[in-house]
Amino acid sequence: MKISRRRFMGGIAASLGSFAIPPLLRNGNVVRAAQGGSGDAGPGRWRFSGAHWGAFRARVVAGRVVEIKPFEFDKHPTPILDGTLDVLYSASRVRYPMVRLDWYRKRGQSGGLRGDNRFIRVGWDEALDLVYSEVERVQKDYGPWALHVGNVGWRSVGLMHSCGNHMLRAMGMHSYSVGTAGDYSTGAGQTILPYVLGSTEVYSQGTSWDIILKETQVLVFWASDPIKNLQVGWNTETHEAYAYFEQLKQKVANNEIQVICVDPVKSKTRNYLECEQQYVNPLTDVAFMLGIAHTLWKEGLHDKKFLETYAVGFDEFTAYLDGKTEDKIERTPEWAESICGVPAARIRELARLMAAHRTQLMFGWAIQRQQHGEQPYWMGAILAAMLGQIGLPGGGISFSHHYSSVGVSSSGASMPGAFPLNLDTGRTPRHENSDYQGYSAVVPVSRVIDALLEPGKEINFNGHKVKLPPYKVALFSGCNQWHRQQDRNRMKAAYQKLETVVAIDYNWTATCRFADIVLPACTPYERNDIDAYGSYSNRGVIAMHKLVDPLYHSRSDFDIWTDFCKRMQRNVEYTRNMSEMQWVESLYEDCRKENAGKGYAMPPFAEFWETGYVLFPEGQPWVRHADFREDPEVNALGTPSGFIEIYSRKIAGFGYRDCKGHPVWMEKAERSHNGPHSDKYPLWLQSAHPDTRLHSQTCESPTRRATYTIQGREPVYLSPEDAKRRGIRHGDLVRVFNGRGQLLAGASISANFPPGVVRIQEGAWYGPTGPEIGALDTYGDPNTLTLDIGTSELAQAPSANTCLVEIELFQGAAPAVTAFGGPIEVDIGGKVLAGH
Ligand SMILES: Nc1nc2c(c(=O)[nH]1)N[C@H]1C(S)=C(S)[C@@H](COP(=O)(O)OP(=O)(O)OC[C@H]3O[C@@H](n4cnc5c(=O)[nH]c(N)nc54)[C@H](O)[C@@H]3O)O[C@H]1N2
Ligand SMILES: Nc1nc2c(c(=O)[nH]1)N[C@H]1C(S)=C(S)[C@@H](COP(=O)(O)OP(=O)(O)OC[C@H]3O[C@@H](n4cnc5c(=O)[nH]c(N)nc54)[C@H](O)[C@@H]3O)O[C@H]1N2
Ligand SMILES: [Mo]
Repeated sequence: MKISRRRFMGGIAASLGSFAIPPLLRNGNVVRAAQGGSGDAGPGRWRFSGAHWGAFRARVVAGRVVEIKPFEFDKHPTPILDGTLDVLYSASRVRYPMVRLDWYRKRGQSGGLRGDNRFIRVGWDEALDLVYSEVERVQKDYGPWALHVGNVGWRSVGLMHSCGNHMLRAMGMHSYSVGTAGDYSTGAGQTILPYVLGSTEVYSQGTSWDIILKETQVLVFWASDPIKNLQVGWNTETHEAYAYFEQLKQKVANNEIQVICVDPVKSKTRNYLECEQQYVNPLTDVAFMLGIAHTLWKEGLHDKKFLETYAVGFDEFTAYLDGKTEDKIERTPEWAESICGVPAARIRELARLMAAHRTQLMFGWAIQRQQHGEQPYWMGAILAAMLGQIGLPGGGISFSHHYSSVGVSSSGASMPGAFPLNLDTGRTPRHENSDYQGYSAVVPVSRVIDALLEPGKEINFNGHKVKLPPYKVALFSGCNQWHRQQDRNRMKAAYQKLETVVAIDYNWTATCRFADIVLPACTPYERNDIDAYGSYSNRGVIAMHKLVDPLYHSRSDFDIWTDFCKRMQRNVEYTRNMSEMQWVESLYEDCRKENAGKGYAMPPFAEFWETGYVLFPEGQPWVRHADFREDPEVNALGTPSGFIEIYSRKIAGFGYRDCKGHPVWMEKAERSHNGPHSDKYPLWLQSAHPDTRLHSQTCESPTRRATYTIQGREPVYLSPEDAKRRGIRHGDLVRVFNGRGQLLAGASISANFPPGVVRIQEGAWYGPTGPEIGALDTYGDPNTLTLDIGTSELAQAPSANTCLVEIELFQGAAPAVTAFGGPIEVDIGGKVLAGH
């Protein structure tokens, strides 16, 4: 049920390994640079480490990291790396185990003041005793349905210390609990695509860039901004994909490839490539694609042979296109234009262009993080099937090329495993009670607030029913729940029902502010670890040297959970009696053995540790879905029929109101450009992934914030037209609001944004003026404003991008930003000792 991305990728690496290794390179031909490599004398010592935003060398002088520079192999390092020093040294570090004052006094009855940020400092023993007694109590008073162990998010890289694994293993030793299904990234996509293309697609390796650059004639980035989003990766990122974008840019300039970005916004990718932009009204891509499909169908441009050989259900779909439906609406380009804003003539032109050329569609993920987010992916797959190029070199469809250097071919080498998240075989939890009293043990990840507000409600979810458990205690590690989940004020109301919340982090995020017990983890730079270099390319293995000892009272997640396990006498079982370095070495040695079997020689551990890395040569270029195209019987898709399902009997059979047997255009709960509620809140708020950081990570960095904030606040990007209409100038402080919430942000006027479209990057730290519902957010977290509904009864995934707002000039004295700098430390009497 809890399949981590790492495990997905492990599977991919293993299955590719057998044929992706070029025979030439089989015998011990491992690239390894000379030792040291920093080429810099200077004081102190250079050490090696990595992050989601790249591998780096760090200069450590007298126990302090003073300089960070990118690993020489990384030819396209990101400015996010400049925030790494502040990860260690920012004022927002969690320094000590802290307990919320009101909870300390009143325990379970203290929900109302959650968020007032008043905490008292305690020692580690007391803090862990409190956590342990709470998880004991919840099992005795209620049972497993009452404990929610939060889904792990973008925890730091490092396979030994991967903090989610530590929490899951230790908690699994203790008791059963409520877990989650799906993720915030691709919840709708990963649910719909197995019905349509037979696999989740979103985390799959894609056709190699070498092949795309050679074969593709028309390349469409549909709601995708790879130049922005490839700055980070799930494992330590190599940034190798950028080299291909340099070539692509050249080919665009030479008119060798026609690139079109379908996006309401002129994206960073569009501006980098200087390619065409195709504007579309937000949230209306399905109508747009239906118009294209209608043209292909009416003009006979669809690939009949492909559809007959590789797909099922085209007839049901054309009946919908033709208007042989109850509503009698034919999905003509003119019909599409009235919704999506793209002129009918242009829709026809695009259909003809795509049909006449080798066309590769590349979808990003934001387009499925909206109400009915399943539909654009299904519709995209149908478009690709009609074009008949799926499985051809440089043609077809992909849902992952903007992510973690997908498209850089896999080396074929194996990557190290991780600290185990599961119990060792044959063991059981200390509390063996697995009676959930009729509640579901697993909740769709973004529905965890519904569970508190609508206890016991039965919802549909991907063909079955989920009964929402009104859990009482929640535990979070390696995620920032109060960044990623939608609708802060709704969360505040829901959290009043919780008896106890525990957060483990190195950063005093809003998740800590709204917790009761906060445990200080150390950062990845205060422990020894090992990581895969390249999430899909499997370029190598890197050492993550401990740069400095854990600051303040912080400890590694491994040490924290070992200590927790001592309280049930299972610490030896937990650690398998191995220390941190023994784990790191054994993960390396297992990997070394596996690769030796494949013909990749890796140096002994000590040599690797000294050098800092091992690199593997590039693998063979590869075409996604080529095997299916070659033989659809032998290499049948994982769909019920084995073919591409344009119509899904299975989904139709569920009888859902918002996900039918084939994709359809459905109006949204709220939508700009004359859609519902646009009279009251005329601006579409998209909360795209930040160009300037990884979600909420490095938002704590003053060095980084200085490069992008306005008046110390997160920017809201808006068009010159919208700004002018509201008397707003660049650099003004503005209030962004709707019926759900309000925030302060700095106006950044940009011609990249069309009228009616505004952006606040996700991950901005939530800093309310107080704990009360409706309080103004002083920094600019877009989830103060977003809508918290499931995409549909199928995926129940987040719909963050279905959101309307209004903006006005902020007048009066602006409240100080409260997001950063940690808790207000008080004594047991409530007297303020430190903090803001
Ligand atoms: N409005 C809106 N909301 C969104 C999105 C959107 O597009 N719009 N996107 C969604 C998506 S796709 C995602 S993936 C989520 C991301 O949501 P998250 O994964 O929750 O985001 P991060 O900010 O990366 O949070 C990771 C947290 O883990 C902590 N951490 C890092 N390393 C360690 C460690 O070693 N130990 C411990 N204990 N903690 C550690 C970090 O300090 C940080 O607080 O956000 C979702 N939310
Ligand atoms: N720098 C950086 N890179 C990241 C991350 C990060 O935090 N920072 N996070 C990583 C993670 S966890 C994830 S899940 C991915 C997220 O990857 P995505 O979800 O694909 O990324 P976004 O930047 O949110 O959106 C991509 C584009 O979609 C467009 N878009 C939004 N809605 C619509 C629509 O209705 N129609 C059309 N046509 N276009 C639309 C936006 O304008 C934007 O240009 O990024 C990864 N990469
Ligand atoms: Mo994500």
